[in-house]
Amino acid sequence: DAPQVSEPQHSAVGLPAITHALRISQQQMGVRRTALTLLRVNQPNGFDCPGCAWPEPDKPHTAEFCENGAKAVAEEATLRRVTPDFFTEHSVADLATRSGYWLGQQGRLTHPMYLAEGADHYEPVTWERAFDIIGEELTALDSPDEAVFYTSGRTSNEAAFLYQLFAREFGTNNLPDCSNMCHESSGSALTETIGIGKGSVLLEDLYKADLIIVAGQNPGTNHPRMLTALEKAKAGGTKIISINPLPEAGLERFKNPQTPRGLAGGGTALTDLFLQVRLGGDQALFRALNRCLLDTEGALDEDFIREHTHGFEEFARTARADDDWDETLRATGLTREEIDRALAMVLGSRRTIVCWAMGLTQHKHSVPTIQEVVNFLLLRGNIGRPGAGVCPVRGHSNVQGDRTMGIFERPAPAFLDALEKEFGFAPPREHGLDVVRAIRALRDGQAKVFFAMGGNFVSATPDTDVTEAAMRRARLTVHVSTKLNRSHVITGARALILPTLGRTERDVQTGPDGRRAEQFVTVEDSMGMVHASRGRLEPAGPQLLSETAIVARLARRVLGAGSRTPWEEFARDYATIRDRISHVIPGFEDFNTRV
Ligand SMILES: Nc1nc2c(c(=O)[nH]1)N[C@H]1C(S)=C(S)[C@@H](COP(=O)(O)OP(=O)(O)OC[C@H]3O[C@@H](n4cnc5c(=O)[nH]c(N)nc54)[C@H](O)[C@@H]3O)O[C@H]1N2
Ligand SMILES: Nc1nc2c(c(=O)[nH]1)N[C@H]1C(S)=C(S)[C@@H](COP(=O)(O)OP(=O)(O)OC[C@H]3O[C@@H](n4cnc5c(=O)[nH]c(N)nc54)[C@H](O)[C@@H]3O)O[C@H]1N2
Ligand SMILES: [Mo]
Repeated sequence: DAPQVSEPQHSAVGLPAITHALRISQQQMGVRRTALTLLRVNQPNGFDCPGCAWPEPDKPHTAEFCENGAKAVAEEATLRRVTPDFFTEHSVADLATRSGYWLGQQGRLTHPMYLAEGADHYEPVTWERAFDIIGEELTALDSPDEAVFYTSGRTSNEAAFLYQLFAREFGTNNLPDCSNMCHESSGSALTETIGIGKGSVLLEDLYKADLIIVAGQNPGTNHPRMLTALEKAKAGGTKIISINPLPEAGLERFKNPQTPRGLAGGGTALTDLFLQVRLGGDQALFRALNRCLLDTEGALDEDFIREHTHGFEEFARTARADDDWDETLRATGLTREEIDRALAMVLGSRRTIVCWAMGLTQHKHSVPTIQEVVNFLLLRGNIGRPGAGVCPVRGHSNVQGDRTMGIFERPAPAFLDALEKEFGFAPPREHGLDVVRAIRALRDGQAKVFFAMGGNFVSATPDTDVTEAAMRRARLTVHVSTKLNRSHVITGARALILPTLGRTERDVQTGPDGRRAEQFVTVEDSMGMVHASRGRLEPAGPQLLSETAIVARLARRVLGAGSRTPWEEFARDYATIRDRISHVIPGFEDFNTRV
C-alpha cells in the first residue's frame, strides 16, 4: 500500500544472492540440512533442481544452483509442517482470506485431507477413502470428458506418463497443463516452421555462437544459471544483444558468485547492445531485420534457403512490401540507428542463436512473432549447425518432459496409436480441453471433476474471478501437492488435498516380496536432455505417497480389474514404466540402460 521507490539495480547475483539464499535456507531447514541438500542440487547423483528447466553442464560446479533454486529447494526441504491440527485451527473460509505467500510459508503437507460437502474444515482421511471419493465422483459422470486432469511442470516423466495413460484409459484427452500459459506459442510456431516444437540448441552451442540474442527474458531472476553460460560464452568472444522494454539488471552485469571476480570485483557486463523495444514490438523488429537482410548483398545463405526451406519467394515479397520505416520505428519504439547497429552485429555473425521466454510468448501475436524469429534464423542458415539455432528457454523444471510424455490435450495420432498398441485399449481420439477451455467448461457446468497434479491453477490462470467461480461449481476438486496454495482453498463442493513427495526426498517402494527398493525418476531440461533425479532427504512425513504411486492406486481404484495395465508393478518399480516409455515414445529406445 505504500510503495517505495529506489534506484534500480544494475547488476545481478554476486555475494548478496549467496547470503540471501543461505539465510532463507537456514531459516527453513537449519544449517546441517542446508549443506546436505544444496550440495546435491543438479549433481550426477543428486536431484534436479525444482526451480527451473535450465540445463546442467556435463561437469557441474560443486554449487550448481542459484539464489532462486536454493529458495525453491528450501521451500520443499523446509522443516515446517502443515498437519491436521493446522486445519482444525483454520477453516477453509479463513484460509481463503490468506495470501498465497502466507499459505506457502506454512510448510509441507503431511496428511491426505478431505473437505466434505457443506463442511467448514478439511479433515484427515485415509488414502483408501480418498481414492474412493475420487472414484465415486468419476464414475458418476455422464462422460469421461466431464473430468479435467491438469498438470504443472514439476511432475517427473514417470509420473506424467502414468497420469496421461490413466486419463486416456479413463476416456478423455482433457489434459490441460501449465505450458498452455507458458511456451504454448513457441511449440505452435516451431512445429509449423521447423517441424519440432522444441529448441534446437544444446548448452555447448551457446559457447560456439558468435551472437546470442536474448529477447523477452529475464534470466537474472528466472534462470540465473543461464547467466553463467552467457558469461562463459562472452569470455570466448560471443556478442550479446538483449531485447527488452526493461533494462533487466541481470543482463546488464553479472557477478558470478563462483568466481572471485564475481564476488569481489565488478562482474561481467553481458549485453553489448540493448534494444529497448516497445511492448509487443518484437515482430516488427525481426521483420525489419529480415527486410534489411533481404536487401543486403550476400547476406542470405542461398544454398541453405534453396535446400532446406520453402515459401521463400512469397516471404521475401511480403517482407519487402512492408517498407514503411516510420511505421517500423513506431511499432518497435527504436531508432533507425539502433536497428542498423543490430543489423551490423547480425551480419558480422556466422553463428547466431535466439533465446526467448515470456516476453515473446505471452502476446496475442506470439506465434507470428516467433515465426518471424525462425525466418530470421533461416535466412542465414542459422538452424541445424553448431552454435546456431532456436532456444526457447522453458519454465518449470520438467514442463518439457511432461509434454514429451504425452501430457497434451491435442495428442498426435501416432502417439495414440503407439499407446493403443502397447496397452491394448482404444484411447479417445477427440481433442481435449486446454486451460482456458477447461475453465469455461467448469464455469458452464460441463466439467465437474477437477484433478491437479501439482500447480496452482486458481492463481496461475489468467482470469482469477472467473476461475474461482468456475472451481466453486465443480463437484470435486483434487490437488496432489507438496505445499498449500490458493487453489486448495477455493474448492468445489467436495475437495481433497493429497500430499506428495518432492524432488529432494527419498522415494522407496516395497516389492511383492516385501523388499524395499529406492526409486529414481527422470526429467528433461530445456534443451531436450533427459537425466535421472534422486532425492536423499527423509520424506516430510510417513503418510506421503509419490506422484507415481498416487496415480497407480487411483487408476486401479477407478478403472478396476478391467484395466490390463499393471498399475501395481508400475508403482513398485519405476524401471517398468521406463520400459513402456521406451516402447511408446520415439527417441526413448532402451531408456533404462541409457538413463
Ligand atoms: N525459482 C523459480 N524459477 C522459475 C520459476 C519458478 O517458479 N521458480 N518459473 C519458471 C517459469 S514457469 C517460467 S515460464 C520462467 C519465466 O522466465 P521469463 O520469461 O524470463 O520471466 P518473466 O519474468 O515473465 O520475464 C519476461 C521478460 O520479458 C520482458 N518483456 C515483457 N514484454 C515484452 C515484450 O513485448 N518484448 C520483449 N522483448 N520483452 C518483453 C520483461 O521485461 C521480462 O524481462 O521462469 C522459470 N523460472
Ligand atoms: N500472475 C501470473 N500468472 C502466471 C504466471 C506469472 O508469472 N504470473 N506465469 C504463467 C506461467 S509461465 C506458468 S508456467 C504457469 C504456472 O502454473 P502452475 O504450474 O499451475 O503454478 P505454480 O505456481 O508454478 O505451482 C506451484 C505449486 O506447485 C506445487 N508443487 C511444488 N512442487 C511440487 C511437486 O513436486 N509435486 C506436486 N504435485 N506439486 C508441487 C506447490 O503446491 C506449489 O504451490 O503460471 C502462469 N500464470
Ligand atoms: Mo512457465
